[in-house]
Amino acid sequence: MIKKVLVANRGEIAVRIIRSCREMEIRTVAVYSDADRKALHVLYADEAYHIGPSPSVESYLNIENIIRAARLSGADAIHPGYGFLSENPEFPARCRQEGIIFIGPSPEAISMMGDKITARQMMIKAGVPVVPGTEGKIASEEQALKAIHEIGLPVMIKASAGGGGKGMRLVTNEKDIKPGLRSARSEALSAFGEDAVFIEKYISSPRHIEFQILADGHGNVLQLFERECSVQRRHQKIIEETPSPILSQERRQQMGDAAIAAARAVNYQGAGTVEFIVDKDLNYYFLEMNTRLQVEHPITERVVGVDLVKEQINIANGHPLQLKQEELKQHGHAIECRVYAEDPENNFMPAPGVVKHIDIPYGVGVRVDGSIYEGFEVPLYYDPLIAKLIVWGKDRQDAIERSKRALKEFKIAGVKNNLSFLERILQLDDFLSGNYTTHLIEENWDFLMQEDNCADHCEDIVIITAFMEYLHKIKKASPREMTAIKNNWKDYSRIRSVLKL
Ligand code: MV4
Repeated sequence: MIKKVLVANRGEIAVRIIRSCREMEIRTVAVYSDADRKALHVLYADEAYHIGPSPSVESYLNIENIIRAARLSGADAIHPGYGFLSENPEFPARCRQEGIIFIGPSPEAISMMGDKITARQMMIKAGVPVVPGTEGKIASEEQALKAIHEIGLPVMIKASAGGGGKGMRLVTNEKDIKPGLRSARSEALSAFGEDAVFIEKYISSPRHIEFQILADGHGNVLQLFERECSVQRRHQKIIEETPSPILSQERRQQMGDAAIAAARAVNYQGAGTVEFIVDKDLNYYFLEMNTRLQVEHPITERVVGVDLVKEQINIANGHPLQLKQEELKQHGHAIECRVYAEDPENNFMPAPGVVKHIDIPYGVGVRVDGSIYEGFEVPLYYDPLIAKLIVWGKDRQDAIERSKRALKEFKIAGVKNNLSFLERILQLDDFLSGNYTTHLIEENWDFLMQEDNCADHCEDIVIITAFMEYLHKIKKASPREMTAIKNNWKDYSRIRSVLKL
């Protein structure tokens, strides 16, 4: 039985994992780099070990340093979270050597799904639909040409070791094959140390819909329905929701069954996600399987009513799943908005800094998973995700209205962020209709980027905070006036009228 878990991660996911451990009366061990000495996950855990300098390769990606911390602390299990070492098969292999339980799938399952060509072949064998394309890797330009003649243009050249859009090239014209192959290969080689590529038919206006899986060591595999993840920009997801507004019960059932078949094909154990690409006619194709807990897992937790981290720990303990497929239902609607420390006005560059002020939204239907507090310096070394707003409503409309309300209450000063960008997305007709694709952001770019008088940048909040002080202490403003300003802090004209400026 697991008694002490080392969380090999940082930020909101480390805090989130620690919380479930605490509910299960499992002791927790945090690890941290130089930049994270004062990070929230360090404060939350029962103990914490320094694992190296700020750059990830020297700390959160350093297997030996993490194993050393596990031995020193006497942790009997390691939870990898997402990112970092979570999908590196060497990490669970090393844990196995040490007799430490890895809370996740086997290194074999991670390797099979990490190699997209192998995964494709296994899916074909398992009867899971894949995008029409080549059987194995492309050996020559001639072979590529032949494949393209069979598949028909346009096609995608994809790196076998790829993911997240790296080593991927769109080919719309035969003359682009040669440069496409070359650039996909060289990008893959430098990113993954391997240049194998394959070719798929290009799906032009797709949706990205993924299914949550839980599988135990006793042959039980469950699907916990879908998450719609099409609101993204440059392969960075921004908003996710469940249920998907476009799936019929019948299609949901088919895709759920396909996701279970995909997990069974690699003898999967733990929590995982099967990603599908869905075309205009709602044909669905396996894209890849993520062999980890995902950033957006809380919307599934809210709508299905499970704690996925607890399930992961129970599976790692060797227990059979207590949930039954027939009993799993989707209740209402959940939306996740990802809050990033980045500057929408400067090409969404990561924007580290000290959090000078933060108002976290509360109230009915609201969950915030975050890792920042007033005084914390968001480091520049890691992913700029600083908080996730997860909102539940009885239906999609309700969840959207609540999300808008919560976003209005959410204020962060000192660190540039995408809060008002998120608010804008929730106002898009294309989003409200539910009928959107992965092109939603680029197709609505002008509206999303327009200048307005409600910028949520840190300077503004600092100024407003100073204004409040001034109003209170110098102008002796009434509580009513103060509240009016605070509630309309984004509306400068209103502030002007209250202040009689
Ligand atoms: C595709 C595709 C269109 N056709 N494959 C992007 C990330 C990688 N995992 C697979 N991706 C895509 N594969 C075919 N055959 C379009 C994408 C794609 C995409 C997929 C899901 C979510 C967002 C995306 C953004 C751009 C491209």
